[in-house]
Amino acid sequence: MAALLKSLLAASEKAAHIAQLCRQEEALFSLLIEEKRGAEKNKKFLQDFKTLADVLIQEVIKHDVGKEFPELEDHILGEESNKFENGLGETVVVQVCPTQEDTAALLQKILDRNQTAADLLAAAIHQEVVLSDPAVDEMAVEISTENIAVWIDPIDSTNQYIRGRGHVMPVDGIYPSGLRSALVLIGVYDRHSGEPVLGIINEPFFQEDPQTHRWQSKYHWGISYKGTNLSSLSQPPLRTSPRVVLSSNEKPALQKALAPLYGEQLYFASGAGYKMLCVALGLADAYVLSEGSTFKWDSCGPHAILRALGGGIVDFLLSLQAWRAGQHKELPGLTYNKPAEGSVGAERWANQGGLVAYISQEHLKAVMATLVAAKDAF
Ligand code: 2IP
Ligand code: CA
Ligand code: CA
Repeated sequence: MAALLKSLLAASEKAAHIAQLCRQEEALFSLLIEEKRGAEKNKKFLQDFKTLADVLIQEVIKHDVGKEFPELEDHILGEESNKFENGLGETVVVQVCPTQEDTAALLQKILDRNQTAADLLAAAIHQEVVLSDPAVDEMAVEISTENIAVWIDPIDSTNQYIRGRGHVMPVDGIYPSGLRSALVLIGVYDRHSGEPVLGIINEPFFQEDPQTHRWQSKYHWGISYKGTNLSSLSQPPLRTSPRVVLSSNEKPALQKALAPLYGEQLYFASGAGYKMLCVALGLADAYVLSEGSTFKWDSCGPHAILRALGGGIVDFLLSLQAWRAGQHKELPGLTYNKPAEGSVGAERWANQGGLVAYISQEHLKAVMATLVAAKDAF
C-alpha cells in the first residue's frame, strides 16, 4: 500500500509541476491565454490548450502509475478523454511515448510545430520524481490492487487556473478564488463496494517563492480502509461557532435554510475540490451543494481524506429523504463505481443529488436537522 500511495503522490507532484509550468513558461503560458480569444486560431491547432494541459496531466498519471501497477492500467479513469479533434477534423491521440524525444515529436504535431512548447512539456512529462517522505515510507496498510480503481481530475477549478490570479486575499483562511483553488485530485475506490479508500489532493499553487516567483506545491493524503484510518492531516479541533463553505452560485434558498446553524459564518469559494479541502483542513465544518454540478473525479479523493479524519460526503437529496423518513444514522454516502442510469457522457458520473461534505458525524447531523427544519425550502 505504501508503494501505491508513494506512486500516486509522485504522480501528483509531476502533475502539479506540469500545471505550474504551463503558467510559468512564456512559451506555454501564451498558449494558455490564447485560448481565451480563440476566434482567429490556426485550424491545425487543437481547440483548446487548456484541455491539452488537462489531458496531458491525466495521461502522465495513468502512464506512471500504470507502469508500476500494470493490473491497474485499465482501471485508471479521469475527467478527460485522450482523443480529441483539431480544427481540421483530424483526431489526435495524446499519450506518453516510450522516450522523451518521441513524446516531444508527438506534441509538436499537436502544437502545430511549436518546438519550444513541445520540448518543455516532454521534459516535464519524462522527469523522474523521487518522493522522500518518511511518514509515507512508514505506513503499513495492505490493500489489494486487484479490487481497486482510480478517478483523476487533472486540474479542478480550471476557470481559476486559466484566470491565474495569484494574490487573492483569504477570508479567515479560505481563498474565495484564484490559483489556490486549482488542484490535482486523485481518488482510489473499491471496485465492488464503490467506497473511497485512498485520496490525494495536490495544491500546485500553495506558495510562491518571493525571490524566484516560482510556485511550490503541497500534497495531502488520506486512507480509510477496513477500519484503518490514516492521513497526512490531523483531525481539526471542534469549532465553537460552525462555518460552512458554499459555491458562489449556490441557491439563495439553501443559504437561507442554513442561516439558523451558521448565522453570518457563510463562506464562498471556487472549486469543488478546494471546498472539500477547506473542510478537511478544518477551515469550514461542511460544504453543502444542492445541485448535481460535481463529478466522481471531483469528490473521490477528498472523500477518502475526509473519511480518514472521521468525516465524509453524503448525497444531499438522498440524505434529506432518509432524514425525513426518520433515518438519522448511516446516511447515503457517495459511491464511485456505478454510472447514473439513463444519463449520457460526463453526466453519467455526476454526483446528481448534490452533496454534503462534513468533518464529523455530529456536524452532519446538525446540517441535516437544520435543512429539514427549513420546511419547504427543498
Ligand atoms: C468544476 C470546478 C468548479 C465547480 C464545479 C466542478 O470542475 O471545481 O469550480 O463549481 O462543480 O465540476 P464551483 O466553483 O461553483 O464549486 P472543473 O474545473 O474540473 O471543470
Ligand atoms: Ca472538476
Ligand atoms: Ca478538471
